[in-house]
Amino acid sequence: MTQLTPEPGEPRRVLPQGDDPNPDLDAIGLKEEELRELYRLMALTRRADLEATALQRQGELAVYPPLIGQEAAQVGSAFALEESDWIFPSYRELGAAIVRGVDLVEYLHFYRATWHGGTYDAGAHRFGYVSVPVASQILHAVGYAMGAKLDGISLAALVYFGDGATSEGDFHEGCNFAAVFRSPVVFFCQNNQWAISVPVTSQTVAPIWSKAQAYGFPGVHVDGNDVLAVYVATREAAARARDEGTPTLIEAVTYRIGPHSTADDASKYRASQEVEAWRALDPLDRYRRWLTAVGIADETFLEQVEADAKAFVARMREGVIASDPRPAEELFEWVFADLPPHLARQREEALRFARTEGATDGPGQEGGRA
Ligand SMILES: Cc1ncc(C[n+]2csc(CCOP(=O)(O)OP(=O)(O)O)c2C)c(N)n1
Ligand SMILES: [Mg+2]
Repeated sequence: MTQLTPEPGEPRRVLPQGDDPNPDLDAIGLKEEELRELYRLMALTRRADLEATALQRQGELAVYPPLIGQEAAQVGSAFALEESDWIFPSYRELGAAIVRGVDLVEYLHFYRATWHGGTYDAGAHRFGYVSVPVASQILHAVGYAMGAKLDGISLAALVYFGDGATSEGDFHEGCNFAAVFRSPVVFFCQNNQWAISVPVTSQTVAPIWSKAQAYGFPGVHVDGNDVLAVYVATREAAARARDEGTPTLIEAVTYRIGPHSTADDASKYRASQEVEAWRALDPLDRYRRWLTAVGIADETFLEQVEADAKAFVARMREGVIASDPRPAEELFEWVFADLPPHLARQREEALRFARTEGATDGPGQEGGRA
């Protein structure tokens, strides 16, 4: 396939740079309307992410981890999956949630501190719940994929995690287990260069994608700001998982343009020149420039996308602000059929507190950590 044989050390690219020839669209396997849909999803993601950040600043969300800069990595990969495949997100995958049609009000209920993981139906969207303990979702994905395989169901489970997560035992255990038992998993690492204030250079010496070799499956190094390269790499990896039970580790090289979360001030630990250099590689601008240069998108289309995105985030904002806290008794449901005495006591206490203190305030301005 065009331009998918990189120089050693260079991530795979499909979108042309400089004088590169145009990619072979037939080989990529996307129709023109799908190429436009990819852009529309990235534009919705950009808007929704900015709006969620604003909602946190206005006290409507407790905390929010922005994904700005990572739209191509998330949308390109989620778009490459079959509907029956599963996604296991960390806490930063609002873009993948959009591709999966997850209602963003229900998604943001996690960040409004309304309910653990969000209130969406994970099964209906085949999109697991928001998972904050770093790398924990890798084990969920590997286990789910293994279970599906034992049940004779053909699917791939794609798990998102960051560069920092590759230092966790859960990552290595997940990779080894998936390799040995042939679990149909795509390990999708968004290397956004930072794990809060720790740069990727302090996280690992070997390139992330190369670690796959130790486990005995393919490792793919892809330009995470090139939505078409991400799409192609993920589609190949998901097919390999479904058809052969061979896992793949994809390292999508990208950048976290924003802070780690709204509780973080990134200017304390990284240089503005670095951020500006990556801003120049903005995945949305890059894709839009190519789409318009090859005549697949025009002004009318781009204006329509802007209008759609505005309406999309207006509905999201209204829904978030209108969301009330869940009833306090739910905190004690769905784990024990019969509450142990100490939890029954705590339940009584919590309900008494909820009745007397109201417990109906929003999440407040102070915010937490993610
Ligand atoms: C097990 C665990 N340790 C520490 C934390 C605190 N923490 C939250 S996010 C984060 C950094 C993760 O970085 P990375 O994996 O690169 O993902 P990114 O946030 O960049 O998307 C840390 C240390 C946590 N949530 N869970
Ligand atoms: Mg990171």
